[in-house]
Amino acid sequence: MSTAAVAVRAPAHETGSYLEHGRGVRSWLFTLDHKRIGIMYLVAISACLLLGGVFALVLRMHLWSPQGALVSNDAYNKLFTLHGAVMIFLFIIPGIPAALGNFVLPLQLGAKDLAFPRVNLLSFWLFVAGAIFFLVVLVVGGVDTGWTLYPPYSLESARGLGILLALSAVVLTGFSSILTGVNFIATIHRMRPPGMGWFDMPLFLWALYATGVIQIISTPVLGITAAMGFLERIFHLGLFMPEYGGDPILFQHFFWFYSHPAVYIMILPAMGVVSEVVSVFSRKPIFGYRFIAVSSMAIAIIGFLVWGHHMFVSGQSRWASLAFSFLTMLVSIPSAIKTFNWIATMYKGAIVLKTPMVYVLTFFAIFGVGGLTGLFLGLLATDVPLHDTYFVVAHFHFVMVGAVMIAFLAGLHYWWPKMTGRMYHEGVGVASAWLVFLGFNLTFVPQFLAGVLGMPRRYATYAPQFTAHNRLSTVGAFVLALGLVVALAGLLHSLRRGRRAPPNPWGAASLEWTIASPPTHHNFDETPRARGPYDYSGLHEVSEDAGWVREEGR
Ligand code: HEM
Ligand SMILES: [Cu+2]
Repeated sequence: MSTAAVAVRAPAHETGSYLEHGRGVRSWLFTLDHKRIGIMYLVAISACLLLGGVFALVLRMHLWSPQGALVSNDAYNKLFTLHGAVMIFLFIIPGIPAALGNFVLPLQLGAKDLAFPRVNLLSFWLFVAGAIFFLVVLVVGGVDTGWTLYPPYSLESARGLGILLALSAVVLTGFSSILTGVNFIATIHRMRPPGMGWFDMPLFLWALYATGVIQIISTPVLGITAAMGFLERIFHLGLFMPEYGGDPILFQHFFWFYSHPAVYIMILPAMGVVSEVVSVFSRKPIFGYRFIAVSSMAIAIIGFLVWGHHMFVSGQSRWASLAFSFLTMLVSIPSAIKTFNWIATMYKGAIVLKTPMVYVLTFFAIFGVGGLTGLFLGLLATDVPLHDTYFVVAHFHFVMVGAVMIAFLAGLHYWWPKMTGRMYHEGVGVASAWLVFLGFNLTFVPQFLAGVLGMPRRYATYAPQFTAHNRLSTVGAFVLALGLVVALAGLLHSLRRGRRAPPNPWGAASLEWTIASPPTHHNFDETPRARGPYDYSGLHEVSEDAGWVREEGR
């Protein structure tokens, strides 16, 4: 593309960008444009992150002193339940796929939209309905069961409307997630442009594809389990409650048959973001493309065989535990393969330390620790003493907050110029990445230590010898929150004051960077011909304002 061609397309943000295509609230709420739906998801999940974050800060303030500093024990239990439920069902599961994926997936395919735009809108509104249900739970008095909603405790007749609403919210958000998965899979199958075979796709698309497979296979199990719980609570069918002849362990099997694969619904899209960013900001084609692509699918499949590692102490047979422990070790192999390939991509690359890359470097540090501590929990011998301690809490926050949320922030900064047409302030972005990294480690490293020393999870009070661990953790939580506020402020500020973004500010090679920032309503004037998503040959930077262009004829 010549510089002249860029100049002709650039004014799109003055005339025909998708942001100006249709005005008024209705043109957003009922839009079928994947880009607008992506933005609405982004706003919605960010609000949920904020809500869950406020719950977290209250929890951490309460744990300032051993006997609890702030709320009643009962309120504490309700707060950690809603914190977990909101963060998992409303932020971390939909986060990358529904917000960033919705926006980026059709663009990376050179397509006009997803295969089923109406289903996409339906999935958004199901999500909103689920979120509203969770809010109503709060209003009607809350639930105190933990996000895992284990019976028999959760389905006792003493428990009121809250649990029924929470189970319904799980069904609603579950269906939202399934529909997103169906849509992504259909789109990737049907709408790849000429010249893009399966192994020519950007790795973010492979990640979303593998995620879609898990969403479709596992989430119905969660939905049906929640529905069964609902019916059990009202009609006493004898499914999960011993007093009616049911089996609470059955609930745990169903729950983890979804919820272990669900951790891959969270991490695979995050890995997809990392693959894009690490290649672009190392200015090198991704190393071991096929291995990364295929390992996403391997994770999606093996991830279904390990759920029993959550139940080593629930009374499942010793043979089952042994098998699950062995299979758990297998699932770490594809993640390790990816990590080696990312590092090899950076090796001898010309690394550019822009905000997305700084976030990704912190991802490597944190995901490494998060994944490796998973091995201690997956091994039968070491999990038994560590189970239900703060070690588990630290482990899953390392992978979910430290890895997935940080990858989300990396992706958000990376695609922000494409979404908004504005460049965020690089200094503020980098500062936010460091604050998040420092705050995160200060919050969760002490929890590993407290866990190894035996501090149990899910209690409103603790033994005095854990005071120092908890205080460090509380201070860390505020640093982490500050980092997020700085990131948010930097991004919002750019909407008004940021420099206009060129079509390709990073010198990336995938198709979304060949069109204007922000794109027009139709995305592409004509179906583009795909070339390698990591083929940087011929790309050179004209200037900061004009970004990168590809030389004619390359
Ligand atoms: C890759 C992303 C990962 C995510 C998002 C993740 C998430 C989680 C979550 C949410 C829990 C706690 C659930 C609860 O009880 O409330 C957990 C526990 C656990 N994780 Fe992970 N995990 C990841 C990776 C791994 C890996 C790689 C392994 C092992 C190789 C692993 C092994 C375990 C085990 C065994 C437990 C249960 C510990 C116990 O309750 O005693 N995890 N993880
Ligand atoms: Cu698991």
